[in-house]
Amino acid sequence: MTEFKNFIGGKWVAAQSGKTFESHNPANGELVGILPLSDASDAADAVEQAATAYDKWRKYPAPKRAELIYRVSEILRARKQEMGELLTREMGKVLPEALGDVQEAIDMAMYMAGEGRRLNGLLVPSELPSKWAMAVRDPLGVVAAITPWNFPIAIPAWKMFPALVCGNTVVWKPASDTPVLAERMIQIYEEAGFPPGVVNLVTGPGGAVGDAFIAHPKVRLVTFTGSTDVGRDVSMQAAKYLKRVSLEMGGKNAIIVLDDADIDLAIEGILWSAFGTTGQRCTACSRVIAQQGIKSELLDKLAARAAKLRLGDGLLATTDVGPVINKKAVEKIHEYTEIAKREGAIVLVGGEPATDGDLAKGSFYKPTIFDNVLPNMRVAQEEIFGPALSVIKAGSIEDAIQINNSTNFGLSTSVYTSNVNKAFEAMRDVTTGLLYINAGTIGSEVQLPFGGTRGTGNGHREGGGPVVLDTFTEWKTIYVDYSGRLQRAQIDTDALAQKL
Ligand code: UN1
Repeated sequence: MTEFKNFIGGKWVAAQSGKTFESHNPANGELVGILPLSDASDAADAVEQAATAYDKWRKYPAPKRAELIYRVSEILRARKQEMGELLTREMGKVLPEALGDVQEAIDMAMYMAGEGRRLNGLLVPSELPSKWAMAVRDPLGVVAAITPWNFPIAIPAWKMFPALVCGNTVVWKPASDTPVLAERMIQIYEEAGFPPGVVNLVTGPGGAVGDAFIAHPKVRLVTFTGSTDVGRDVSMQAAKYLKRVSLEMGGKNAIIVLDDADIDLAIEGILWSAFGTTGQRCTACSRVIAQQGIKSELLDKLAARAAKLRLGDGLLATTDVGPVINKKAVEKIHEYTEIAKREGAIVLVGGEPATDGDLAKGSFYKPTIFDNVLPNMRVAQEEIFGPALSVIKAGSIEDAIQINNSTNFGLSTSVYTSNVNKAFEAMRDVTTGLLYINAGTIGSEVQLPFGGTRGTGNGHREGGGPVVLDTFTEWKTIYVDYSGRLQRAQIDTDALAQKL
């Protein structure tokens, strides 16, 4: 079955317009599925259904909501291989990474299922006698999730499981490059037994479906992951309606390699972080900041290893690096190679699309390393979102950290050093939301917050840890006075002190 539908109010329905679009495998152009090309009317239907379902869902006990989420984790685990293979076919990342993407969703489901029996509020003493003071978490209502193609299973999980366990209902618009995965995921929600309207799926363009979600008065939170430009636009549109917006956007992540680093370990971390997922992670390493004493040896070894990486279909065991998401991405990455050359950088390896043999059928770009990059060049400042790595020289750790911190993004940094004092200096001074010592820039785990500073986000965190609950709930502070008399906070407290 390659033709799919929207999922609205527990029913599978075509777009009202009857229009469709196609999703293709970026490794070879194969058709993966035909999807509804929805518009604002489909989006409005989904929001209405989610709003209707909300009142019952919010009253369904959180531990019971959590059981359904746990059930999703069980089905997903049973289907991990099948989902992983589909993920490679639709998005392109190599199979072991695709399985990791599915695993991250399983982890998140298990973690959030546990939250169903916590959802901690606050219980504190009152300043007055016979008075109870506490704060509880209320759900927001309908949450709109607008999700990207680079982690098509894990990132929706980061948003939807916490939203649901907190008692919200969800309308979901997945990226148009990976809609079939969203369809498969929704089938799992349906099988797990979520009541109609609690989870809804609308596929189609961001401009029509996403905008309709943002403007709909019944949507209370828009949670978005994608580019900084689109995120800014989401935020500006939502501001008109005073909506809560949680944004997770770009990165320009660096690996700092100090002179005292274990060079071979650093090389493994750089290759994995820069070329894993073909450089298409928000957390991908796109800058190496090498201290001057280690730079030339590091670069020689790194370039030799990068040149040997094998491009191909991610389902083949012989492939190290899969395709990028589509032809437009190949063009964009190549434009940056041209920009790098114009700015005076040297292309050490790669620097062109890969079109040998079967690769010509897909969207491939050779792993690329730019040397002689200065911190303020465009290739050192702008997100490329592909297998392109800029190498910058630094004099000292202070210099390296200053270069690291001076981009408009602030997601992930790593520092390779064998000196514990320098590691702690980095822990104090690095201003990104994630920091790794002696490990690459990718690989967050669901039990801790994920997110970034500056242009990467707007202060929210997702991807894990109990702090994500703050995004998906509203605090309600409750005082219960059982003294049977008027007690005035801040005023009657003086009288109490005198009685002591
Ligand atoms: C992303 O690229 O947006 O830390 C998410 C990591 C993964 C998640 C990346 N756990 O790289």
